[in-house]
Amino acid sequence: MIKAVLFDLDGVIVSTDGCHYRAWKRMADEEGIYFDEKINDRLRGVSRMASLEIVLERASRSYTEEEKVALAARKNDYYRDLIRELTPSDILPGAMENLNELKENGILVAVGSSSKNTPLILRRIGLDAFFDAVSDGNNISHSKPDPEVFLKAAEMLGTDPADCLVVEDADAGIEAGRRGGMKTLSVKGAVGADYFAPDLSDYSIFRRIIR
Ligand code: B16
Ligand code: MG
Repeated sequence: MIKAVLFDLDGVIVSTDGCHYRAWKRMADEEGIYFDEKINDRLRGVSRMASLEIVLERASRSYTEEEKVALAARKNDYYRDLIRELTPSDILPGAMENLNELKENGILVAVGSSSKNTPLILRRIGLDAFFDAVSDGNNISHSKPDPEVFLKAAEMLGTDPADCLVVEDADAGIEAGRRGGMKTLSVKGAVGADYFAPDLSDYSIFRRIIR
């Protein structure tokens, strides 16, 4: 029986995926590295440094560890400039209605995000005090598809992983949920899930899964 829903942040509750794209693209262009939306799709749910390695696959020279740290920091500066502009109006359609309905029905809600910028994003969209637990890039050592971020969220909630539903827009995130022994709901075409929805604008989606 589902007792908790663990939400990915970027691409599920708020469209920061576009900001990640613009920040990586700016950094890649400055470095003369080819980067496009298709490559960006491979970065969903993947940690910052692992994302950088994917971006550098197209680089014409190799980078030292020190240079890599500087590149990731530069991208993060560009990204933070963009997310500082977020407001509650950037919460994706249907997300708030579904979150409120889950809470009203006594279902616990948590964030499970690979992003170290989760606290800033939640503050900007006015949800910093909303969730029953927040597990993010700051409290994990292995990013998705490792299940750690979701297992930590379940632990914070005191809920058995088998009673959790993970909502994800990334293939890596769906795999993480499955490896954690949780049920999974895919949005935006992430593959391998138990349930599928185009996005959260369908107000009855959780009612159909959680009976
Ligand atoms: P940061 P999620 C992930 O967040 C993003 O999808 C991924 O593109 C990003 O590289 C990762 O967070 C790390 O983000 O650089 O802010 O720490 O989808 O797991 O909420
Ligand atoms: Mg995501």
